[in-house]
Amino acid sequence: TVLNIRGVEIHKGYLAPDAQARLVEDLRGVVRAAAFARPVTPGGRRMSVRMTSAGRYGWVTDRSGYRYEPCQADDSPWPAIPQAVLDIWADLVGDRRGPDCCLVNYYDESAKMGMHQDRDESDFSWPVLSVSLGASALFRIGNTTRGGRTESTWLESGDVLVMGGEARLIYHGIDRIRVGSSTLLPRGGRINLTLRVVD
Ligand code: MD3
Ligand code: FE
Repeated sequence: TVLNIRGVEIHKGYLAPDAQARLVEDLRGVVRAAAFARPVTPGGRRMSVRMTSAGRYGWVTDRSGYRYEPCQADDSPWPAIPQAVLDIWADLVGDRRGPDCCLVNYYDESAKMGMHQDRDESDFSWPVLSVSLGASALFRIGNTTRGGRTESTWLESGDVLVMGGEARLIYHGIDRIRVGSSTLLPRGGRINLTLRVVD
């Protein structure tokens, strides 16, 4: 089943439980090669979400700003995006090209992400794809300008979102995680993968 909220396509239960478990195993390899960190925003505040990346570029933030980097802080390349993740992109976005970056976000029970737009990429005609794993998250969908009315929905483990067209520049955020809503991750919490074309 697919929900459409303000142009955001939500493929409920796209990944079966066994596929979710295999993906978590793949992500162990990613995190071994590129550890999670809590980055600092340009305003100097430490984010509550832990982040790392896979692919040609990683998305990073520090006092100098938000940007994509071809290497990690120690100059090593980011690990490859797992094939199972690329397969989801090919199925829902197509095979004209693959994503350049797979941002891996980890939410513990107190992490959240404020309302923002994804606009560090050079071509907004490519959609953004997101995969939710583990605990459920309250996802807030706004407008293409800051403020105004919002709609919220729970994202559950195995849900996949595609944000293309008008929805590509919508403000969005994660208000909170529902503690204990999943046993997929050994330490609890939630992982979100965000796939983007960068340049
Ligand atoms: C709607 N991550 O990393 S994914 C992000 O759950 C980010 O970790 C959230 O927002 C998370 O930038 C939300 C869903 C998502 C991603 C990109 C979007 C929704 C979007 C871009 C436009 C509109
Ligand atoms: Fe975002």
